[in-house]
Amino acid sequence: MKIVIDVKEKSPAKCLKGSFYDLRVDNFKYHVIGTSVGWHNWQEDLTNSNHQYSPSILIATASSSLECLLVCSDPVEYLTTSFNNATGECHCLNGITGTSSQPGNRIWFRKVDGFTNIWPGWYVRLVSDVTVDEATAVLICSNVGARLAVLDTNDKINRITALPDYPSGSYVLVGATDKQTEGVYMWSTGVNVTDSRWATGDPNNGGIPGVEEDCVALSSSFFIDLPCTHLAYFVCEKV
Ligand SMILES: [Ca+2]
Ligand SMILES: [Ca+2]
Repeated sequence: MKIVIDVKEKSPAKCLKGSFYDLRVDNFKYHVIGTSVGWHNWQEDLTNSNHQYSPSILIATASSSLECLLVCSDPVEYLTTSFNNATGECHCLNGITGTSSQPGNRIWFRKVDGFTNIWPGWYVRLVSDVTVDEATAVLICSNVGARLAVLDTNDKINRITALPDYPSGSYVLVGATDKQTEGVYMWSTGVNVTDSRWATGDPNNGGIPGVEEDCVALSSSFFIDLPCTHLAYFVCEKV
């Protein structure tokens, strides 16, 4: 893949640390617009530099971090890129990845409006100002290219419950159900919900005849099962 970089006036020839960049593809030339515009495609996260990010979706070599951003911008816009200054290795990433240290790495996040990047490549939107049923929450998430969050690790749960607007006294719907087989809770990724994070006494399917509890919500920092018609807050994640 040959890359032609057409740097517009006043734009830097290479990525400056901690800067924002807006990249545009036009007739096989890439226009790099610096901080002169209000909308920015990529933002460098200096706090996460020098970490390793894997597994990679697309690996390429590039001569600069700017080229790396361009590779990861076209034809698919990836959520994250890492570029290693020493090796020229460019990774285009989606999703949460490893964080062991690798000197020389720089990490960039694509800006996604309405979502907060709370971990490399993990974009979430916590809705804690309106309550909806599970079907509506699923629809709202999917309408913006997201899904109800799959909180299949303690680390993910802790990051959600640590958000400033996390409503710890309320229910927050997440992406798991036992609709398929009663009592067998699965994330939408097909992974079983582990036992360790259930609240005491849950899942209990409610114990009310005729009222199934087949959906899952966070309550404080533990999961409960509740009726899918129950109105609750929810959290989406980009996929
Ligand atoms: Ca159930
Ligand atoms: Ca329950």
